[in-house]
Amino acid sequence: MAGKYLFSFGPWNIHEGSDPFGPTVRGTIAFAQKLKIYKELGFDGVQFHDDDAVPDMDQLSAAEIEKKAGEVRAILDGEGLTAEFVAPRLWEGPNTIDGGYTSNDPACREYAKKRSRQSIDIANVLGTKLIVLWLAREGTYIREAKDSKVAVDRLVEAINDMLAHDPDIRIAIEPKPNEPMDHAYIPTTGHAMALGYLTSDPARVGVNIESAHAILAGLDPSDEMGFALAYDRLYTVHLNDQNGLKFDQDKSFGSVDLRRAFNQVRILEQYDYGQRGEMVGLDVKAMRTQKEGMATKHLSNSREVFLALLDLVRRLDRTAVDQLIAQRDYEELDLLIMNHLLGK
Ligand code: XUL
Ligand code: MN
Repeated sequence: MAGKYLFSFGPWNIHEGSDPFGPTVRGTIAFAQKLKIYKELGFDGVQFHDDDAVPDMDQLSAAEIEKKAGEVRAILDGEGLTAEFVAPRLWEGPNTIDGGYTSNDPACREYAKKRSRQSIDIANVLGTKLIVLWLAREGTYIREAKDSKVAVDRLVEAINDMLAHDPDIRIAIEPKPNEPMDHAYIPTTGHAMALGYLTSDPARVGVNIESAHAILAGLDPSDEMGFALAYDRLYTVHLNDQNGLKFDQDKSFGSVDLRRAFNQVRILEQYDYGQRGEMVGLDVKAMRTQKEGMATKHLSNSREVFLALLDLVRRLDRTAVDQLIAQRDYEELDLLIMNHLLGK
């Protein structure tokens, strides 16, 4: 039960603080500088969007992309960091306004597939076999804009294309029910797993479960994790927190609901998450109010809370829990857990 956890985050988790209603409030920290901060904060893994590693990749040849990715790999090696995953960024460019794989424009769908293959090439240079798909714009603002059956067919086609491009990659779909779209086509873990079973190699299609995304779908993140663990397809996690049904907040892990966070750590620990190299990803954002030079605390705080909760998980009196379950005395179990969280 005493496994060691490795932590990761993405460069986007150190950011300038803009939101839809206001501009940046902090200066930009250069990518290479961000990589230097990882170890100081207690992190070992770097999560990448494809263009975090290779900026302006749409303007570059395959050889240029490989060269640039190689330079980033050298920095990672120098810092003692590993790349955890690469995610094709299919939501910012002019070709992805109407979505990537499910765009109504065949040229845009081709762009999305090509870009996904390029992400796999970048992942290979960076030394990871994990690809994350956050299907940001694969959905609609109005139901009539796309055909939801055809959309699923197209998602399967695109995933098959990736699986064929590299027989060793694994794909972790990161479900999210809304934002930026009104409704996304793959809103939950169940949808993602079911989509995997339509592909040519379901054994290589799993999930990245983000706490906030599950909460936005009205679901409990630890139960979503249990579902994926039952299929042995929990490839990574994006732990954070979320205060109710509103915009995706990416709050520090445990900052809204410690008990909900405790249960996420509990299920990961219970089923030996991390023993096969899975990392604890923290997809958290600093508050916009944080001043210059103090906007990495959300990362170290989230890690610290994870480790404190891990300690509580390991010290939980399992015998007492099992006895109360056997007696069906869930009121007493409720109090036992609350007292445990209160340190009593
Ligand atoms: C979006 C989200 C993204 C993905 C990576 O809500 O969570 O940060 O995790 O592209
Ligand atoms: Mn995420």
